[in-house]
Amino acid sequence: MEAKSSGQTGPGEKFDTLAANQIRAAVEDVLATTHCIDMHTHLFPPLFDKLNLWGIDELLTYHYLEAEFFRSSTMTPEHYWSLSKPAQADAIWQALFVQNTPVSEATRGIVAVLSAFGLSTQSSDLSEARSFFNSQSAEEHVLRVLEMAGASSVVMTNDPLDVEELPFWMNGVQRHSHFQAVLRLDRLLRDWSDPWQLLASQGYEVDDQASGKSIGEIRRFIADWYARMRPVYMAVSLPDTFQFPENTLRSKILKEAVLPSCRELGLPLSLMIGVRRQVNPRLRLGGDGVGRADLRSLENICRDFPNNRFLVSVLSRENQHELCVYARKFNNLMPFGCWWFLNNPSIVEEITRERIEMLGTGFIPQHSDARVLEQLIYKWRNTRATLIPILTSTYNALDRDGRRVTRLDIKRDVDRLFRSNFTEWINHRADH
Ligand code: FIX
Ligand code: ZN
Repeated sequence: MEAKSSGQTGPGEKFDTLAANQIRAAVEDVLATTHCIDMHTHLFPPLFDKLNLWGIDELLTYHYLEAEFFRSSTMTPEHYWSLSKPAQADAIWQALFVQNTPVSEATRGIVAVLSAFGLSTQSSDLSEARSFFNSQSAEEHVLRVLEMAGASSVVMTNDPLDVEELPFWMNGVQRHSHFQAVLRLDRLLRDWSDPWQLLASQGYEVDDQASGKSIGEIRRFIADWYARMRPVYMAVSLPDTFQFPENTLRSKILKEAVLPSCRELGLPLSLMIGVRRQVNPRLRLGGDGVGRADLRSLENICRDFPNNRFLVSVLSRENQHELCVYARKFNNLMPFGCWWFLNNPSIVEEITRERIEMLGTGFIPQHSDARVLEQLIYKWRNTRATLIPILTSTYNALDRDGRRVTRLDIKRDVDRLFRSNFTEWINHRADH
């Protein structure tokens, strides 16, 4: 990654139009030199100790690769889970990288990471890679990887009801300047029979029916966690069956506690819709699937709560067009990312072209969803590579239509896509 794009105008950039055959090189250069903000990951900084995942064993045991492993190995999931992490990584390396050619998106990602660090991509075992990662210092490695990925900061996923994460926040963990927090509400908004006791154990006066003082207490819980984490937004992932409004405690808590708290605290709410959790529980984290959602729920939320801002990603390919249409109807909706099973070049290309055609540059094209630090390197490399032909053909079409393109136009657009659409959304103050 070269020097960070300053957003400043270079000599002549504003008025020097590009010839059609200069556009691609300018797009490549601007994409390569603009640092992104990765607005949804599952990464943690080194002070979060074991939650900070990095290195070859973590990379190889990513749940995307575990799911692929069971298609190319006769090992049962039960046997796999009984192995140590290095033994699991060895099994995946043998099955997907030695006995087969690593052509899938997730396997190519490992190859790209090894190659980025100058490590062999053809070894019969992992000894070289292990000794390389073992010799790195965690803090320096984080900064190096962020720089290699061209990311200026990453946004975490922080669950106040997660027993492993909770102690770090309760002990006032020091903030890392490159990691921003997000208040993740999945457990709170899941079947209320579980979370109400967790809230009660943290000292909030809630009951199993979310009645009486419960709503006020949930808001107090959110406010306390806001003070502790300083999140840049709140977030929840939702199933394909998600309906809003509906006669459930989740709908009540969303409407009466979460949305008012978001308004009061000035935070957007991220809705990630369409996951079918644990379609195959034997695969654990890799056992989640996808389903097409009824986006009328999103329509109802955006229309009924115009003073809330929403960041929205939908998991089903079939929901992408509707999401773009809703973004045209509701300017409190910001589509983001090509989530999870969509994060493959062919699908990213299709979705991103459609978004540009329907929304111009008014969307956030990608987040990495990285769980292991070095994944940032290949995921952002792939995002940039996919954007090159898309932006080039977009500007070429504009040029053919009669509007010459300058390098400054390209810089402004990429800055919007990679950074300011997000920063403005999280810092937004409505004009009254
Ligand atoms: O809910 C989420 O944030 C999902 O991204 C994850 O739960 C999922 O397991 C994942 O890692 C997808 O990339
Ligand atoms: Zn995620």
